[in-house]
Amino acid sequence: MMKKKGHMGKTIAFESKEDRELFLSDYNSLSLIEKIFSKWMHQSKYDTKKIKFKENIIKELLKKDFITKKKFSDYNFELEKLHLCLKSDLKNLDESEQNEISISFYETSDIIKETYIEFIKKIISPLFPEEIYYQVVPTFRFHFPNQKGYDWQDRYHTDIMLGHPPYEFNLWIPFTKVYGTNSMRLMPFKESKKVIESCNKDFELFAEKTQYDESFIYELKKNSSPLEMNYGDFIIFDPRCLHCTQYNDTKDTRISMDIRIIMKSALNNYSREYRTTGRKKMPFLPGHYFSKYAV
Ligand SMILES: O=C(O)CCC(=O)C(=O)O
Ligand SMILES: [Fe+2]
Repeated sequence: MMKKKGHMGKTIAFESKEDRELFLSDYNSLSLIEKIFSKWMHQSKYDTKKIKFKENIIKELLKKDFITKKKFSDYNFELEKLHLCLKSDLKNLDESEQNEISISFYETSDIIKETYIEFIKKIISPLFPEEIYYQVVPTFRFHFPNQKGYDWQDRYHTDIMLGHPPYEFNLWIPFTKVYGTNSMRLMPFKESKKVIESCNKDFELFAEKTQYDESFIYELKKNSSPLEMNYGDFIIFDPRCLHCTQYNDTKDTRISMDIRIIMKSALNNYSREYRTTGRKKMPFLPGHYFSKYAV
């Protein structure tokens, strides 16, 4: 059987017709990001002298024994050149389609966690009109040039089709310079909505088409572009925006963090229960997927 490659994970499933209707009422809600920022996305900067992700990522890479200080110093401690300094071949993707370094960062040091929480409290929370909950375990991505095991079409998706509540905000924070294929492609909100609409909001169909329908793939590419950003920049976007990782054929490693946050009041707007679609079936609620306390 042909391996189904349309999925980044398991697509949201509905218990009944009513459940899907309830989902759609959330999905069709007004964009919160447009309400707050008057735009479908918001890009800004923070002071990397105060919030030291880079230094702490390097410390963590040394502690986990992925690199040596001596070798990395040959490349001026430039994270973009990390793939040239790794001790062994940790760049390849395994069956879960991740590399060992990205996986190891799910369990990360207290110092990175502290930096993360400081970033949320000092930089992100003040942008919102009320307190927010944040994703407890941030996703770090180490995206190396020409990764072995990467053999699928760009997997456009919105996190909502993977079970996330439509009231979230997506945040994407690069720790290297990102451009071209080492970056994430993003489609504006309006265009994304149109594409999903053209599939009758059937995410299985959408996932299938992103892999096998050539003219559909062409349109997705035409209507999206790779984020061009530097360390110290971050972007917040509407969770309905389509986005994808690409096969990195640049000469640079990309390291980024992606997280989701939600405003306190939005939790009361869920029309149904939202859970992760993987094995854990974790509720998108404080004390589970989100932080226990709002900040
Ligand atoms: O960074 C990427 O390549 C993908 C990130 C993503 O899917 C997300 O931020 O939801
Ligand atoms: Fe995503």
